[in-house]
Amino acid sequence: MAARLNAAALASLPSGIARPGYDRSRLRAGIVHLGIGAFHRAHQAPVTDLALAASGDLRWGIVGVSLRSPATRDALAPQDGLYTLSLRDADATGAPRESLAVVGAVLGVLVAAEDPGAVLAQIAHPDTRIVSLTITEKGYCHEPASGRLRRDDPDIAHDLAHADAPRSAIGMLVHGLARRLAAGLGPVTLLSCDNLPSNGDTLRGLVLEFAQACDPVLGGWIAAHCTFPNSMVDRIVPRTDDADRRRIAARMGMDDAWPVVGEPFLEWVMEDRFAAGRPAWDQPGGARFVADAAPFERLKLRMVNGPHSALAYLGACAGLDTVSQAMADPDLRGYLDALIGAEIAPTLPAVPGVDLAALRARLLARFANPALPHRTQQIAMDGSQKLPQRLLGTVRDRLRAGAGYSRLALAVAAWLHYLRGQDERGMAYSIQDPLAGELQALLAGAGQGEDADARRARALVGYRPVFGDLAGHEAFIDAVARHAARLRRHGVRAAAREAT
Ligand code: CS2
Repeated sequence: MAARLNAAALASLPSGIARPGYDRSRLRAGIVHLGIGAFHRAHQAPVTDLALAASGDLRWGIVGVSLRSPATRDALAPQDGLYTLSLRDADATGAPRESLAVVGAVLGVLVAAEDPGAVLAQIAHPDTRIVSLTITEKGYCHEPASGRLRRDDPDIAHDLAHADAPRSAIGMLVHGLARRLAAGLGPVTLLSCDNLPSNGDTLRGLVLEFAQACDPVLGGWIAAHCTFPNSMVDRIVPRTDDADRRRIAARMGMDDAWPVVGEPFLEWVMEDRFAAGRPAWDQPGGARFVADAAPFERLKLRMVNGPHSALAYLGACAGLDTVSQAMADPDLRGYLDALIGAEIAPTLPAVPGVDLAALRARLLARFANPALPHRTQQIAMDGSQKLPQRLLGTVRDRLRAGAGYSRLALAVAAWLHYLRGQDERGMAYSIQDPLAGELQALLAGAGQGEDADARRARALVGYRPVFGDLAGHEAFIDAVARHAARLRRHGVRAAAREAT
């Protein structure tokens, strides 16, 4: 059996594999990170490693929190928190290239479902200065169209009544901050790194609404002293699989049970509003601080995530497993390029230093990356939480400008088509979405078959928690219905060709 990656094994890593450039034995915990999935471990954690090495300020080690599953803790504990980051792309001939680096910033992982008290204690630790989050869109327990806290969410309702054993991220934050206030400790920065519009402002609204409901004094303290910078995060990080683990172990000469695999590209833009200091994240290859991150977020959600979701629904319906396979289909690629160029890019005001044409070309190359199999089904999940900020804001802007939106309507119709739960080859899949039950009930009421497209489009777009005021827009509903009919009758490729 091969040796396991851990602190003692670092010295015997083959050359060419990067490792933490600082004295890890002196690293202290300053950050609590809720949602220690692959994305955080491929994005903020390696940038924290850069900061630790460059600045020598070792107050910024990360204590990760898994909200439910013990898998990350169980894999990383025997590895002293160490894991490998693999960055993959292809050279000019299409041959895969891979660089490996061991990341050291994660000191340990707590599992909230097993011991919520340990998470509260960590948030309320005197050394904690930042609590950051990558809990995915649905982790915010808000209504996607309005951004309001869902008081009827079972976890939120539970957490309002159980200060010692919260289940939701919002509950954990507020009850953890209550302990800080009670202990006379200082405020912290709450840093959302999820793909939500104005993610910091959104988090602030949810935290304050919850805190006010618990204790207005606490709400007032958080509002006055804690900060919630907005941030834009970008790196494609598919789920790691066994083939990745085997390939990485072969190069390392040791086993890593929990590596992460991503693309070389990385962007992290955030507002420099930190209540109790921050790591020197602004290193070459790391983050950038700006006064206002909102334009960067909007650009990223619309130009990267909008097309990503559109391609994922069309690709999954066509039975294509990965984004790069979907990009290799000329009809889908042509549609995607037209969607971005003709309908998305024109809604975006100029952002200093951003060249939209270059961004569009780079984006198509990132999606086509053949060395990074990214499952269309992975991106397709949680559509109800993703569509509003990825596609529907763009639709609203196009409607307001009196401009065309047919390609955007095809993307929405592709989601509707996807919600049938079966691809064009007749292969069934399950719909992963916190609102799957509601959506399926709505669509079941509209019926199936030749004449059902208009009813299905009306039922879906009429669903206000996702579509908000678009629910009453007849011309938009008609456009979605027409594309839905074309998808059903002629298939994904013909519908994409027609919309190019
Ligand atoms: C993807 C994103 O899974 C998804 O929904 O669209 O995770 C995407 O890969 C990242 O936001 C890219 O930065």
